[in-house]
Amino acid sequence: MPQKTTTTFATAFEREVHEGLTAFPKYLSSKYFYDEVGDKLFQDIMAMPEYYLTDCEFNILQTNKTAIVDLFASDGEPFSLFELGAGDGKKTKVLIRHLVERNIRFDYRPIDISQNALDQLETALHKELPEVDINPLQGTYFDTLRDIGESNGRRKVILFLGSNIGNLLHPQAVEFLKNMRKVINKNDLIFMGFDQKKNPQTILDAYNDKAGITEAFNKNILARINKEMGGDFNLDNFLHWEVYDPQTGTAKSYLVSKVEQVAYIERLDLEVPFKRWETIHTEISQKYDDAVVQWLAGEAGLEIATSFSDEEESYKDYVFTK
Ligand code: AVJ
Repeated sequence: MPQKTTTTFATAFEREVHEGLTAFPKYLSSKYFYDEVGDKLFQDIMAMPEYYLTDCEFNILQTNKTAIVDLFASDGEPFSLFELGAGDGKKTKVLIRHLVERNIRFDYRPIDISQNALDQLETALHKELPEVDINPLQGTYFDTLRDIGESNGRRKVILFLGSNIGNLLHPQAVEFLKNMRKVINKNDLIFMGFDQKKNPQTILDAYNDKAGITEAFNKNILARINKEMGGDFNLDNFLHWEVYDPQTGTAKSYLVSKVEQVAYIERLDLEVPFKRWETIHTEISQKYDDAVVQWLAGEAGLEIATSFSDEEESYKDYVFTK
């Protein structure tokens, strides 16, 4: 009789779904929100009035583009502009356009987990700013940091916008910043967005819109399991739930099972039982203040060179050096 051996997984997504849905309490990683449908839903989120982060950072970049580009091009030599989690590049284009206007030599290397997002970005840039030398790279932040480290001898500027770092718990964020530190040299820069602590209601509203776009985004992870792994999750049996702790600055998203139910995932040959009101934790969106950013940078061996913010200080972009 053949023994049942340890299950092998075709993809990291399959492995992590198995791990998270057999754990207690259950969890899934927000990095799997982003397929073609998820990318579109996230664009819809960025366009909603409640989701202040995008407009806020867009305005910070627009208002400070001269000073920011001066920092990027500080030694007048050509540099490589890397961007982790580039998405649709809407905010980055503000800086890219300004670099082009000032005839500054650079190449743009957007990195994203979504090939779909990269293809759209490349097509859009070729059309809008054909003079830009663009080299997209698909992968997770962790794989691609290695590629950044091994890249050509140009000075490096690494963009990490949108408060994407907020998806990481502090220990992971420190680890991530340490890895970024490893791939940069003395004159290189890291330019990073951190959403700031603010009125808790503003934060809750940003992650719990009435139109249900964030709900659909959160549930897209189950939709992906259904599509890609032969799952039979009934999305209507789950509730999107958001909490924000103003003390720690952590916003957390959950999917809550409204009924007792068993889902089955064919590709994993896995039954997933839910008690009524049982949760799947799907995302954290951490909010920061100067003291916490200072602490994270210090733990990672980075220095804060400067920062840019809106008047309300509801969002900040920090410049880190080694
Ligand atoms: C893309 C990770 C910055 O956490 O604010 C938006 C994703 N989740 N609405 C965030 C998100 C729910 C977003 N980040």
